[in-house]
Amino acid sequence: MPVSSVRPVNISRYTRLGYAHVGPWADRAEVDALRAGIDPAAPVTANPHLTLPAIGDLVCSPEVTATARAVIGDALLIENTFLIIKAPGADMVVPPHQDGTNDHLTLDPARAVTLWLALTPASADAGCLRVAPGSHAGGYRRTRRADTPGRPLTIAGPPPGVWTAAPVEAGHGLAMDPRLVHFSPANRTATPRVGLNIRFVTPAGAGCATAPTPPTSHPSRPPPGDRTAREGNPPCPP
Ligand SMILES: O=C(O)CCC(=O)C(=O)O
Repeated sequence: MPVSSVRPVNISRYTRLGYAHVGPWADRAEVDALRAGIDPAAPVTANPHLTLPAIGDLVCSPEVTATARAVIGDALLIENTFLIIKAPGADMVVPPHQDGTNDHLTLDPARAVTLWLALTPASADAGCLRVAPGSHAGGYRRTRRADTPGRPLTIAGPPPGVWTAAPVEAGHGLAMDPRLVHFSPANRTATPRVGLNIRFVTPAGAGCATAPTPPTSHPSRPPPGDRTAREGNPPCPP
């Protein structure tokens, strides 16, 4: 798909609400080809960009990286990717959480962005993401382990506001501030729902703080083309 077809990120919406619809990054044939390599029996696959060449190509494609660059600037690293397959009938719920904080690190919201790509239609019935618009402005929250299988990390307090469904067509996606609180319910349709989460950071974007950060207003963006010290993973190709 030509990069010129990719809708520019609505930065003012992203800054105000903490998320924006983005894409398309792949047309129907490309999405079908991407899904073809995926193990349908694995509900979660960690870092598929390292093991599935088509996913690796997609994550580093001009379509996807142009979206990430529009939000955090030119120098990009892939911090993490994962695939989620919500099988029909499986009670797979991802509890409310923020992508930018876990047991290991806290991402600088001005230097990190999540891109979530639908590899099948993600309707409300299929378990599309539910987001709490504006919740990023409250900063990182305290976390706890959920009492569900796998004990995933979830926010410790009450829900941060009103949940809004963010349906996404296959091949399209969402850009999310790493502090945006979101969850996804089970898939109630008859077909699997497949989503790819990609977290991009600039080379200075991954911190080691684990304490919640105080609320901030809008993140200050690094200047476009910020090329601070490069360590760790190689950068994405320009
Ligand atoms: O794919 C899903 O349903 C969950 C995705 C999610 O919460 C995330 O990508 O952070």
